[in-house]
Amino acid sequence: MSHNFLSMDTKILIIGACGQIGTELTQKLRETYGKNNVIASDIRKLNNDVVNDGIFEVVNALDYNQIEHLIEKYKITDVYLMAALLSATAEKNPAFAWDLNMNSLFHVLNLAKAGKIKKIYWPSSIAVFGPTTPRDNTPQYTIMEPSTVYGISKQAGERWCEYYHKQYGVDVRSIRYPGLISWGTPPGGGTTDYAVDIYHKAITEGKFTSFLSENSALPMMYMDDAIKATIAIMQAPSEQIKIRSSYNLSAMSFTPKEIAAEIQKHYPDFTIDYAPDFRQKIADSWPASIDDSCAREDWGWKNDYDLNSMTTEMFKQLKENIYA
Ligand code: AKB
Repeated sequence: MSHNFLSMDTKILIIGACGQIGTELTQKLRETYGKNNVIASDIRKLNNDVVNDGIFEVVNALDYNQIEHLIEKYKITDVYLMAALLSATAEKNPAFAWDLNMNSLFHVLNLAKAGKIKKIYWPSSIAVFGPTTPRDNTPQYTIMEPSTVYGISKQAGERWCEYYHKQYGVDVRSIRYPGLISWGTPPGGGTTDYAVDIYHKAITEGKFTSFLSENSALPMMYMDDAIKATIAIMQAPSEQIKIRSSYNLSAMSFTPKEIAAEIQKHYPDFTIDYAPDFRQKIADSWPASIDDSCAREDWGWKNDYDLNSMTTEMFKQLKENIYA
């Protein structure tokens, strides 16, 4: 039975609420469902709005009993599992990345299988693709041979999500996020993070050294669009979610050279140089652009931001809120 998104019994637990996505997702879910219906949790208790502006609990995503306890305490129906090690960090600690990324997922899948929660959101990534995948306009269904620890964990996770849906009827929903760009919370440990840092450096230093080479194209998205998509896929009637591994999702695609040119429209003296490091190899294994027609057809996905409008919005928000 599909779970009505406006039903009065929706109680949400966000695991990993203090991360780049979790922070903004928590705020939007609190606005949408009411503060008392959203429980934010993370392994760290920071002094920020996620912690201070609503219900917050410290939880280790690897501790099944802790998660189960919170689910029972707050009568949770929907879990958003946002805790993960991203691509660059995962390469430095493969065993822990595999442990965290896989076992946290098994915990929530098993809690749903046991009937303790109704719905799961779990993020996947363009990292599920690899060097043998067609790079341009990468289709939903194609060759997937990821070459990073992070990508391997996300691809395995997708297979398990589909398996739990088919075998046990678990209502799990997922999106393959591209690189996400936001002004509020810094990203941590990703290969696409340069595209956030570059905006800060344009304001503070007028120059930027990119760890990816000038023509390294990657799929990207403004955070507002990613949050909109995340809530939309969770609110869609169950029968519209035809893909239970994870949906391709796209908004824009650009190279370091192209984002620098866009920034120069606002800061004409801005300069960029290039010093590719180990993350270049990761970027080279990922798609340059994504075909997301399934998400558009199945549950009505549509992005609001492109490179031009995102750049204008990033500078507006950074200048008003961070560098005022
Ligand atoms: C990363 O760069 O690791 C992430 C991702 C694309 O999943 N931003």
